[in-house]
Amino acid sequence: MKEDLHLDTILIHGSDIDEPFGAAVTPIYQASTYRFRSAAHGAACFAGEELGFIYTRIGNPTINALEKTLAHLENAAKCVVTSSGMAAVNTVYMSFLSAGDHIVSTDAVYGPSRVVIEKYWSRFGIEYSYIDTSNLGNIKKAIRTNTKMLYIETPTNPTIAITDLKLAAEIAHQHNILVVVDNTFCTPILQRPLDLGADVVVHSMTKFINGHADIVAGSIMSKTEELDKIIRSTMINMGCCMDPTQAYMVIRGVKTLTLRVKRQQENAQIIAEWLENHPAIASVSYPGLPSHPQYLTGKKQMKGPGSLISFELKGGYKAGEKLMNSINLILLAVSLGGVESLISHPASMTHSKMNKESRLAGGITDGLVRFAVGIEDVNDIIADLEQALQKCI
Ligand code: LCS
Repeated sequence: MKEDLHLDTILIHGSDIDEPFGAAVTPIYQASTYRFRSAAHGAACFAGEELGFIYTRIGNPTINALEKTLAHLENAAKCVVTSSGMAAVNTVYMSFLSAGDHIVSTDAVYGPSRVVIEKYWSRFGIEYSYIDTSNLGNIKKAIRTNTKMLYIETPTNPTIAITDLKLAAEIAHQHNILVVVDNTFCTPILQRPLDLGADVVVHSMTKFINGHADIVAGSIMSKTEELDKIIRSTMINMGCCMDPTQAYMVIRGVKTLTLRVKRQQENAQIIAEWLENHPAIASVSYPGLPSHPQYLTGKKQMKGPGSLISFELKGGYKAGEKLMNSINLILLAVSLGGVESLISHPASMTHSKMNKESRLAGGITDGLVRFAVGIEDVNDIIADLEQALQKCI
């Protein structure tokens, strides 16, 4: 495939592979192992002297085709896909952190990305500091002589805070610290962290990249082939590979990524403006509203504000529960980035096990609602929100 094609063309043709029957779409190579032509061929494949598949945990035609498309999307040297987003996050931690190393990370990252460091990786001697990375002064203060990784999520989940990636990467690189960005919320359509200075990008492809709420999957894109080699070796040895059918599903889903992201974003902007004037609502956090605290940073580094909105209900916890029980069309569910609109109430759901003090310190208040906007007709979404919000006043 020509390397200079536009992104939207790569989405459609990036995964085309040469296969004997001329299939118009990438077929599923559902095989775990591959026949060598001879002992010499087997030896050459293992030595890396001949291109050939050996075993699906190491490589597979359908999986490789997806990895090529994704590397193009993030402007990366290479990409490794994984069984889930958390498999991608843990593969990155495993690849670059050793006993005695320190990680600095966004305090409001997706919960399990933090839990695994605090609960598991700390047992192997990893030290950590969780800070509000949207304030660059906090990053400077948190860096120690043993800091090896700056791990940023922007915008955050569910508080929608934005970190200036270019400036954060500059600070980290002055100290030889690897910069990793979780780009799940934006997708490469709206933000390309490697172009802004990051070294490694991770995605939960369960969200926008696959986009249809029917599989879990992850990916890791690296700025250099050297970084990719380290990551690929970890993935192969840890065994968190993707399955060929999963890869096929993502190849199908990603073809409409731009169309979906644009439509979701158009809907989100209209909904956020409408919510901001609603009597049941105290405040709205959405990067497309000038009231967002990092509105200008968002404008600088994102091609658009995306489709995740969080808002604060005046009625607090009780109003949150009421809203969840009153919506009809919008699905009451965790996750995001699918074609359907999803709503959740972090205080009574995803963050209910957190102690209240830490939850509030992280900005997850009793009345906070997270809304992942889908591609439905925006009038129907607003009508559903309106009838449900009336019950919360
Ligand atoms: N990174 C981000 C930003 C996420 O939102 C998630 C999942 C992950 C990583 C982990 O990916 P997974 O293993 O689930 O593919 N976020 C979820 C959420 O907001 N609700 O349910 C899952």
